[in-house]
Amino acid sequence: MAEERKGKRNIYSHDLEAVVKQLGKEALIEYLKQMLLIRNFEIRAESAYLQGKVGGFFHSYVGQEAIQTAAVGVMSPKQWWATSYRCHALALLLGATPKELMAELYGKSTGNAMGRGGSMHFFTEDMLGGFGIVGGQVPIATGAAFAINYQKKLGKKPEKDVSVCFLGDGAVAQGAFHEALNQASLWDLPFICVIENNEWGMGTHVDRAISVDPIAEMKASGYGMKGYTFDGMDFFNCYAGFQHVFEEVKKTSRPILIEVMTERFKGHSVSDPGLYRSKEDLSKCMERDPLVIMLKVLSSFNMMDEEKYKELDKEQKEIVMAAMKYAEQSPWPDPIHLEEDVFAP
Ligand SMILES: Cc1ncc(C[n+]2csc(CCOP(=O)(O)OP(=O)(O)O)c2C)c(N)n1
Repeated sequence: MAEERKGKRNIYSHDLEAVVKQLGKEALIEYLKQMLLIRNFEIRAESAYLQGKVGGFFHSYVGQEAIQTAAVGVMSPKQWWATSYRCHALALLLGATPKELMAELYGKSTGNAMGRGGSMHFFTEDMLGGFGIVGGQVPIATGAAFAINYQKKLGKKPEKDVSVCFLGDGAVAQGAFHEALNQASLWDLPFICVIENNEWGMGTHVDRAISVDPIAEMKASGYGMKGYTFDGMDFFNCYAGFQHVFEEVKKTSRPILIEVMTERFKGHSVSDPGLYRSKEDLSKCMERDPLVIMLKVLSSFNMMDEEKYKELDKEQKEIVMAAMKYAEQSPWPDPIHLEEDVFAP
């Protein structure tokens, strides 16, 4: 990137001790378990894909676990949520079971979308979906934020406080992103827009795709909004940051744009060998594995040790193995239902 386009990033500053104290041992171990479930789900589902048991696309969330775990932890599942095709973690965090999600990947009738959606289209009652069109989820999540305000206008108590949307750095160049943020600001929508900057849009580096840096801090000002940057490898930084932003949006009903600096440890999708990255670059970024950071912090507060961590990891692995068995044994959908629930304009 040309030097004049590179800016200084102001990573949100948090008080680690205060976050640890606020959450306490029990809740923190619960968050660690959620992150371990995501990691195990992704690793084993990918291996099922490689064995030919899963079809279609498959985009892994490995490396990015701390972000959505912290966001859902702070705001509770009971908001509107939307994300891209990299959607397995969000569905797990919002209460979809590993069994229904694994069965969906296998294309079985017991799946989350009865085997018709696959990896990119998980959903829950509060999750508007995983979306395959880059940036497509941003106007939809903005619409959900509009609905919250509209309910208020009609004198009804809204069911949700905010609408939260995750997208990749590559999606920032999509026109829909610009239109949606303009509208969100114009109409004072309770909208939290989270750019998960893993530096790559397929094989294109962010420096070759997006003209500003840091993204949120610079783009937000263009819409008269506030922008923040979080460290996506550090659960505690994300937790404190999301907590701050959530309170601010509830108080002001103004949208906020966040950029979370993160890394994807895998290729763009399962079929991407990632040849555009050097092994050194990848192993350097893996030194900041969000799970290792979490383990280190919890150990330093005497809440965890390696043995207990391995035990928790094994527990989550077994949950995922049971989900694979369930998917394997589930029936295929009956072709007679093929055209049901399908919307094709
Ligand atoms: C509108 C549109 N253009 C192009 C594509 C093809 N495509 C799929 S993923 C992707 C890269 C997006 O990268 P980013 O937004 O950074 O998300 P990440 O995959 O890193 O999570 C592209 C170009 C698409 N699905 N939709």
